[in-house]
Amino acid sequence: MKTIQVIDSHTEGEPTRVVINGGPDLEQDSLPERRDRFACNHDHFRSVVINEPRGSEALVGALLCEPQSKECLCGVVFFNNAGFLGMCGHGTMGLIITMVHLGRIQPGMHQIETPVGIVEAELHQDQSVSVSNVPSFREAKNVSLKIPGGRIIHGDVAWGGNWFFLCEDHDLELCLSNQRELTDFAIMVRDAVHEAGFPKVDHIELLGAPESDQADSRNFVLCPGGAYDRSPCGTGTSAKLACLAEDGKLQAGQPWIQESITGTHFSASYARDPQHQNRILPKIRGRAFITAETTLFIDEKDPIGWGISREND
Ligand code: PYC
Repeated sequence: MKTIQVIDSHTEGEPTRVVINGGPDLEQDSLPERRDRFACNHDHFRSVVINEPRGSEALVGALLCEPQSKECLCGVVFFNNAGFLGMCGHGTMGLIITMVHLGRIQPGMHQIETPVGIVEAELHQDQSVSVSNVPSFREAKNVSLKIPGGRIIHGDVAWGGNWFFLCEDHDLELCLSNQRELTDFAIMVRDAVHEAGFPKVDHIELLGAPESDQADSRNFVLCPGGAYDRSPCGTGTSAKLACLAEDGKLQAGQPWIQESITGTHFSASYARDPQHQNRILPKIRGRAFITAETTLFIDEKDPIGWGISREND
């Protein structure tokens, strides 16, 4: 019987599963090389951790790795039901709270290697976590898309550690009971974004007015595997900040509260990137909570022991 040890948490509603033992040996190369080795040689491991019967479509996995740089706390490769993520804001907060649970860190600054660069996370005394994300920027403004039915909608393409299409140009209410409709609309938008020449965009962020008067905006984020983000999405919030900064609608250091479709919040702000005129350095703060400490079992006799995935189709 093969075993894998994981610690589960949720960050403002969105689950993270950190693999602390029993993961594949990805050797000591750079994080992008380790992510590629994981994808090429160990994709069945991703399926075991994320897919049913042990996981769910909402889950983001985080494989804890030895860092290359001694200055970093750890390395991490994030993955989900569709493949691998460059960075994951909520997942980084989940990872930090997992390290607290393991007794490995105290409040203060911690550096983490990811496949898209080093991110810094600050564990605050109240156990909330601020993530200083990778440089973020808008690639295209006011892109027009023709969606089925002939309607033209507009939105921006931006990078926040993952690629997003951000769109306020919809007439859907951003509420949980509308989740099916929002998902269908976002999938339609994603197809249209790809046709419009942005095949790398794999997250769709629909934005609108918040419910809470403490927040500035509410979002619905469609993730690559078809699930929606239960949190306000750290990389999606970073992409939003990049657009606001370029439009001159949010100044460096000014707070921005992003609300999720579940009503949870991230507080965010940005600094200008001194090395790139058009890039910003976002900082996102939220809370994560441990939900389980589990050993996963894989019985070689189990016909779906490696998880139900599209390959079973
Ligand atoms: O928080 O960056 C994030 C994220 C990406 C996908 C799901 N959550």
